[in-house]
This record gives sequence, structure tokens and C-alpha cells, in this order.
Amino acid sequence: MRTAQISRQTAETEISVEINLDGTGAYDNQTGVGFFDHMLDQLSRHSLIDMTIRAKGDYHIDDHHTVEDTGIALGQALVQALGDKRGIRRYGECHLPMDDAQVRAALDLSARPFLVWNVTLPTPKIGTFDTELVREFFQAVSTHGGITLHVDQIHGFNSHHIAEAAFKAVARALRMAVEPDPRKADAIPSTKGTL
Ligand SMILES: [Mn+2]
Repeated sequence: MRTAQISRQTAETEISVEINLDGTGAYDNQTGVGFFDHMLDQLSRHSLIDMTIRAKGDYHIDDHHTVEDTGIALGQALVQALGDKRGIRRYGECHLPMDDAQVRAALDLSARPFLVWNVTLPTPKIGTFDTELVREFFQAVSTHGGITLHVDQIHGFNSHHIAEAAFKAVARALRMAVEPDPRKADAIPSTKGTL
């Protein structure tokens, strides 16, 4: 079973993440940050990775630690669930349109964390959510998930649409990358023999 369970507790946040890479996109995400829950739901639904996420954070400061630490725990869960990465496609990409927004995601489950983030959200807030936290989340997932992640905004003018297109594009790319490659089901997808 390609599943993982991570619990992470600090002085700032308490997070638990449960995932199943071979799921159906079933989700139950409650972080105390409404817009972020909406984005995590998209990530699950479009990657077909089942996700149950609970987070409690120091909201009296802001949502920063809660969003970042959820990204850290999700990255760690992906590493745990992927194991030695035998049989996966490894790479994934997606061009995703949402109304005015179009975002392209390309990723490599390389164990070499690197984030290229070419996204400009035109407003500082989406509702009460700080838009700069979208990048913080993907930085944490990339770093702790060992993912080379490129996210490029092709166009868009509505912050909600751009952010949501980014989550959906990464989700679709992730789906492709974690899926088994039936032509190489027993092999680790690297000429090095390890990932
Ligand atoms: Mn939406």
C-alpha cells in the first residue's frame, strides 16, 4: 500500500496528514484556514491522492506557520508513501486553464528539491488569505517532498483563479508522476538505479 501518515507538532502548529497515492481523490481537509482547505481539496481531487489533513496553528499571529507546516508534513508524507519510487513515472506536467488564468506545472520526483515559481498574484489577499502563502506552501512541499517543481503562470488576472489553477496544475502533474508506469513496473526510473 502506498500510504503514509505524518504527525508533526511544534510550538507553532500541530499537523496530521494521511495520504493514499492510489486513492480516488477522496479528501477531508480541515486546517482552520478556509481558502487553504479549498486548495487542498483541489490538490486531492485532481491528483486522485486521498488526503485527510488536520491542522491547528497560531492563527492569532497569521496563517503563515499553519500553511507552511502543512506543506512540510505533506512533503514528508509523499516521501514516505513513495518509498523507493519503483515503477512510477517520476515526471509529470500539466497546462491548466481556469477562466482567465492559465498555469503550467512541471515536476520531477527527483529527491532534488528545487522550486521555480513564476507566478504573480495581483492582490495581497484572497478573502482573508495572504496570497504570498501559496508560494510558501509549494516551497515547503518541494523542499520536504524532494520535488523539482516548476510553476509558471502563462496568464491570468484574478488571484483566486490563478492560485486555484496553480494547485490544480500541480495536482494533475503529481497524478502523472506518482502513477505506475506499466512498461517499467519493477524498475526505479533513473539510470543511477536510485532516486
Ligand atoms: Mn475556487
